[in-house]
Order: sequence, then C-alpha cells, then structure tokens
Amino acid sequence: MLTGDDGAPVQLLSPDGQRRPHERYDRLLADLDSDDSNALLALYEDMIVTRRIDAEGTALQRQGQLALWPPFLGQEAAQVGSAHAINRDDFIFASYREIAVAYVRGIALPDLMKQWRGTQNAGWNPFESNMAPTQVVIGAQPLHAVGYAMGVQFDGAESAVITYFGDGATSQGDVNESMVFAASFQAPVVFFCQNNHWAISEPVGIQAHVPIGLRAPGFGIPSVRVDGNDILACLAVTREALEHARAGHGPSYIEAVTYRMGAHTTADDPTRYRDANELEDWKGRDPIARFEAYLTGSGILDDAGRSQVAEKADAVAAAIREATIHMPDPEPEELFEHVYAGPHAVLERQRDHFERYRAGFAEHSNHAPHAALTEGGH
Ligand SMILES: Cc1ncc(C[n+]2csc(CCOP(=O)(O)OP(=O)(O)O)c2C)c(N)n1
Repeated sequence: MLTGDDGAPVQLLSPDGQRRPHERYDRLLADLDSDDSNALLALYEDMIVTRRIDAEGTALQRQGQLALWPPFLGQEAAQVGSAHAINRDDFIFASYREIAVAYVRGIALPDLMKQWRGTQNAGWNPFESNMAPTQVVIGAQPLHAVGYAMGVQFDGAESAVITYFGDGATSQGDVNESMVFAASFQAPVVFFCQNNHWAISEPVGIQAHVPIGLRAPGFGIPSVRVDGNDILACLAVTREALEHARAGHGPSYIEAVTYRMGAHTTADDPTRYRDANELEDWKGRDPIARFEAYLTGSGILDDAGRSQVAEKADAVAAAIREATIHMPDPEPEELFEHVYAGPHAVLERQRDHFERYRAGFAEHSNHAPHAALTEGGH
C-alpha cells in the first residue's frame, strides 16, 4: 500500500545531486545501480533531448511554423522519470503538456508536432503506441483512463493505465468523478498529477489548501508526494504505483511537486502574474542540473558523454524542424475522417454540405468581383 509517509515529497537525490538512500524505494532502482549506468545515461539523454525539443517547439511557434506550443521546461524529471516506469503494454492518457512522455514512449518525431501545427487533431494511432492522443480539455483524460482501466480489469490483463494531468485539473469535476469510479471498482490506474504550481495565471494555493496529494486518500486512493524535480524519485514512485495496479491492488495517486519555468503556452506572458523571484528560486532547483551533478559526481558522465548527448539533441531538433516545415497541409475534408470508427450518416451529410459549400467558392471565383467591375457592372 502506498502512503503519503510524513507528507514530505519523496527525494532520492538531494538538490545538489547527492544520492539519498531510501529504505522503501531503493529496491525499485536496483536495476539502474547494477547495469553499468546505461540506464542512468538513458534517463539523462531523454531529459536533454526533450528540453531541446521544447526549445525547438517554442522557436518554431515564434517563427510562425506552429500555431501554439505548451512549454514543459522544468518538468523533464517528472515526465521522463515517470515515463521510463511504464511498460509497453500499459496505456497512457496524457494532457497537452506531456510531450516528453510522448517522446519517451517512442512517438515518431513528426507526429509530436502535427497537433501543434494544426494539420491533425491527433498525431498518432493510439493503438500502435498504447498512448491516447493528448487532451486539451482540462481533466477529461482521467475519465478515459479509468474507463480503459476498468476494461483492462474485465479482460483480466496484467497491465496498468496511467493518466497525467495538472494541479489545475484537480478542480474539475471530471477528475474527482474518475477517482470515485477508480476507487469503487479498484481499477488498475495511476493518477499522475504534475503540480507545476500554476494553472495558467492561477497559483495552486488558491484551489488547494492542503497538498493536492492529500486529496486522494479521501477517495480511498493511496497517494504519495514526490519531488518532481528528482528524476530517480519520480521513476521509483511511478514504478511502485504501476506495480501496485498490475498486482490487482487498485488505483493510486502521485503528486509530483515541480514547476513550470516557461510560459503556460506561447500565447501566455507569465511576467504579468508571476513574481520573478519565484522563477529564480525554482531555476536553482533545475531537474537537469541536479541529475547532471549526480552523474558527474559519480563518474558516470564526463565531457565526452555530455557532448555526445548534446549532438543527439541537436539532431532530434533538426529532424523535428525539417518535418514541421515540410509537413503537408491536409485537405479540409479530412476534418471529417477519424471522428467515428465507421461511416456515420450525419457526418456524411455534413461532409457533403461542406463540399458543396467549398465548391461554391470555386464558382464564385470564376465570376470574380473585379471582372464585373471591368465589365462596367458597377
Ligand atoms: C474544460 C476546460 N476548461 C478550461 C480550459 C482552459 N485551460 C487551458 S489550460 C488551463 C489550466 C490548466 O492548468 P493545469 O491543470 O494545472 O495544467 P498545466 O497547464 O499547468 O499543465 C485552462 C483553465 C480548458 N482547456 N478546458
């Protein structure tokens, strides 16, 4: 059974990168400690690459190549650490900000960008990756996750479901309803809340007068708070929670305490509502700097390793840029595809109407207004 322990977030790496032994969680990292550190370097690489993807996404939006981008700068440990805990046959339901989760999941690079360029509603086939399209409707996806987890349970499968959402989402009825169902049916689902302290301009303290992780036990769901800027702690607690679900012990809840260092999206200006000192304070707790200090201090990472990873990050960013810039525009009628699994009479009627509407423009352009003018019609 998971617990909130003493309420302090679980931490396995101190802010200056020292490994802290932990009676309960060390078991869950035993493979990392014994595999010649390849797994540790893989975690580091994914953090560096995803931070680079984030910077590239922001730049592409500024250059008019993307409609919008939701930066996750500062949340790399929470996303990469937890995503490394997920098995291939587990299913993920995430929000728009979990781009690092999608990257770790192996979603193809161009597919990460389609939603943000606006060429597709969703960028990938959820059943190829066992990851649903990311959700922009706040708090909707935990409902989908619990429904899916109940299906997993009915099938008797030994897999788990994980759903990601933000601190702001916990105020939505949907999230609370999904916890009622998860607890009632003991569904094999992990609720992973990234408390990044802000729901656009609303600070978390307004909606939550107790730590968000403490709400779940009220639904009968065991919960743990974790330092969301400590990648090893995020990996360990998520592994434990997923094991708990796969073993048939029901739902659990993780509150990863982290910070959104960037803007809510590229359409937002956080300097209008956020104190600069707060940001400075959290920059001092940068999740990558902390892990890098640990790896360097234990001799796992050196300058050669660092530049190798930086090269990989640059290559991924270049591939993303190339794919985004050359992404073909869809035909407008494609909007009607993938709404239902099969044909649907109402949708067919709408498509037909839309096609005639578009054809009307073509006719109109044959009788262009300027032609009428030159013919002296006005
Ligand atoms: C149902 C719904 N209400 C409002 C919005 C507008 N909205 C977009 S993001 C957001 C804040 C979400 O904050 P949080 O859940 O903490 O996630 P974060 O963006 O910090 O990752 C809101 C209110 C929405 N997308 N969906």
